[in-house]
Amino acid sequence: MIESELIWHNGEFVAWEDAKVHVLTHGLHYGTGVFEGIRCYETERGSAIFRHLDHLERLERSAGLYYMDLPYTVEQLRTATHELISRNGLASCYIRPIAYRGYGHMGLNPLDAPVDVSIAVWPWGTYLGEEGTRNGIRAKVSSWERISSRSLIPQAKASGQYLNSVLAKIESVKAGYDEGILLDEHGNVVEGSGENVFTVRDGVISTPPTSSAILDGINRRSVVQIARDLGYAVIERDIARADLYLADEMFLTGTAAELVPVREVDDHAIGAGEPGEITLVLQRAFQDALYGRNERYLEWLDLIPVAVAERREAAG
Ligand code: PPE
Repeated sequence: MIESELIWHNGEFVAWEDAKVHVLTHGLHYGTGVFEGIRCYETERGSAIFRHLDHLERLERSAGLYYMDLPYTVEQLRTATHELISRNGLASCYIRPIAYRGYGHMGLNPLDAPVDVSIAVWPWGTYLGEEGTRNGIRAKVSSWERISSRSLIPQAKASGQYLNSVLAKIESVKAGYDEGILLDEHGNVVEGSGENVFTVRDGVISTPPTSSAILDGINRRSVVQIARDLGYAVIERDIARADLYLADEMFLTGTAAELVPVREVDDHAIGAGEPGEITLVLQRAFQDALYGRNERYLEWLDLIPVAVAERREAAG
C-alpha cells in the first residue's frame, strides 16, 4: 500500500484520501495524460531531488507532444513539490506528477477538456526487489513489440502509452521472470517495461540510441555521462536480441529501478550469471551521484530549501 498525507492538486494541498477524480475524467477513458517519475534522496546536505528540472521539463515536453498546455510553469511545479515533500514530512520519496485531461468532455477531441495537474509523493522502496538490485534480475524478451513512432510517441511519457509496458510486464511476470524487454519492429532491443537497457561486451558499454523508440531516460543520460567520466567507451547503437545473450554484462536504468543488473535473459546466463564488474562499478558511482557523495554531480541535485525543510521539522 502506498500512502502519505497530502497530495498537491491544481494548486491546493488536499488530504491523500480526498484526492479523487470523477469517473468521466477524460484521461481515465482515453489515456490522455502525461506523467513523470522522480526520486528525492536523503543526502548529507539535506533532502535532494535528482535532476528535478530535467524531469519537469520532460513533463512539459510530453504534454506539448499531446497538444496539452500545462497550466503551471516548471518553476511553480518545482516549488510545489518542495513544499509537498516537506509538508508530508518525508526525507526521501518517489514523486509522481501527472497532468491529464479532466472531467467535462467525452469523445476523442480533448482540446476543450480541462488540464488538471496533481503531484503525489510517497516512500517507495526498490522497484525490482532488494535481491534483484544486489544479485541481478531475470528478464524475458517480450512477445509484445514496443510502440513505434508510426502509431504513438515513444519519446513522450504519456499514460495511454503504458498499456504497452503493462502487457510486457504481465507477460514476463506470469512466465516467472522479473522484467520484460521490448524489441522494435526490426527486432532490435529497445527498452524494459519501465527502464532503459545497457550491455557491456569486451569492456565497451552499449545502449540503444535516442533515435530508436526509447524514452530518453534521465538516468540513462546520467549513467552514460558517469561511465564516460570514468573512462569507459559508451556507444549508442542498435542492439540485436542475441547481443543480449552474448553480452558479458547487462543492466537496466530508471528512476524507480535505479541501476539494476540483469543476470539472465531468456534463460541464457549473462556473463557468469551474476552482476558484472563494470556494472558494479557503475552502480556504485551512480548511487554516489544520487546521494550527493560525488562533488562532480552535485549540480544534478535540487536541494529542498532549508526554510521549507525547517517548516517540516517544526510541524513535527
Ligand atoms: N523507459 C520507460 C518506458 C520508462 O517508463 C522509464 C521510467 C524509463 C525508460 C527510464 O526513464 P528515467 O526514469 O527518466 O531514467 N519509468 C518510470 C515509471 C515506472 C513505473 O512503474 O511507474 C520510473 O522509473 O519512474
